[in-house]
This record gives sequence, structure tokens and C-alpha cells, in this order.
Amino acid sequence: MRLLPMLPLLMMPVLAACGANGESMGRMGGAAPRLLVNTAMLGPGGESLGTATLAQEADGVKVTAALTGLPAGSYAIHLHAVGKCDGPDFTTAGGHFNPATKQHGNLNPAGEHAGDLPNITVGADRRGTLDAMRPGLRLVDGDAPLIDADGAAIVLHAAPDDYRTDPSGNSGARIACGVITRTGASAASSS
Ligand SMILES: [Cu+2]
Ligand SMILES: [Zn+2]
Repeated sequence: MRLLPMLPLLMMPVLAACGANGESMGRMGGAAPRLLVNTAMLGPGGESLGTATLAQEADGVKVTAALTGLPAGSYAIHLHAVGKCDGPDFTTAGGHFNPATKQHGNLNPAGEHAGDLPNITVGADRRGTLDAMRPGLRLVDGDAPLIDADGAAIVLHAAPDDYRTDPSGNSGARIACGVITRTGASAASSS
């Protein structure tokens, strides 16, 4: 039986471009390559409210988001279990990504969900950013990858997360959603 030529694949030069809902292998900086997934955050009517990026790092997933066009305030944002963002209420995205069947929130003694994230603060300029690390999370490999058969979503809520109320932090309506999916690029190597 012939061995697949894995090494040449891993050594291939990397495409830097990432489209909406696209992914690409990140920097070949010497360490294991990163897997990046970008998505557009769309409002109930399909309007753009910014972007989000998930980057597989060695010890977890870094979640960044840049939002625009929102009233000043604090907003909950989470990784949800299903990669389906049907407006206007985005219930198709399912609950929070929760492979360990915990309760919601890092202030909950029975918490937290693997998909829980810190609130985003939007300023008077109507912009807000998120830069959060989810230790131990994997995008496509491991026992409980975020991007499983039905994908995943990143969902913004109308109210801030209290980090404690199960199942969703009392964070109100879902007001923006971005599908997190694989679009054909090769899997990240963690070896
Ligand atoms: Cu949520
Ligand atoms: Zn949660």
C-alpha cells in the first residue's frame, strides 16, 4: 500500500487571501501552521455588521471580531453549535458550543461552555472589537472540534452576558450571526 505524500503537502506555499466564510492556512513561521477561518457578521436583514476570525493556535483558538454600526454598549457574543444563520432571529444557530455538557458562564459553578466568550464593548464611534483566547478549543481536529459536520456559528446578542445564567447569560435577542464553516482547504496539522 502506497503512503500518501503528506510532507510535500505540508510544505506547500501558503495562500494569504481569506474571503468571507473562507479559510486558509496561516503563516508558515516555523511552528505548526495556523488554520484561519474568517466570517462576515450579518444582521437580521443581511446587513454587514463587521467580521470575525478564528485562528487555531497550539493551545487553543483565538477569536477576534471587529464590529461596526452598533449603538454604544456591551454585547454578548458566543460560539454556537450549528453553522446556520437564518434571519431574522438566528435560532438555527442552535445553543452554545458545549461538547462537555456544562452550564453557561465562567461565573457559574457548573460552567462554562466551550463557546462562551467575553462581552464586546461598542464605543460612541459605533465600533467594537473582541480579542479572546479559548484554551483547549480545536477548530477541526481533536475529540470535539468546533467545526464538526454541521459547522458552527458566532452570534452577537442585544444585551451583555452576565456570565452566569444558564443557558445563555441572559443576553437577549440574537442580532448578528456569522457562519463558521470549512470551505475545502486542507486540515490544519497539529503534529
Ligand atoms: Cu449566543
Ligand atoms: Zn454559554
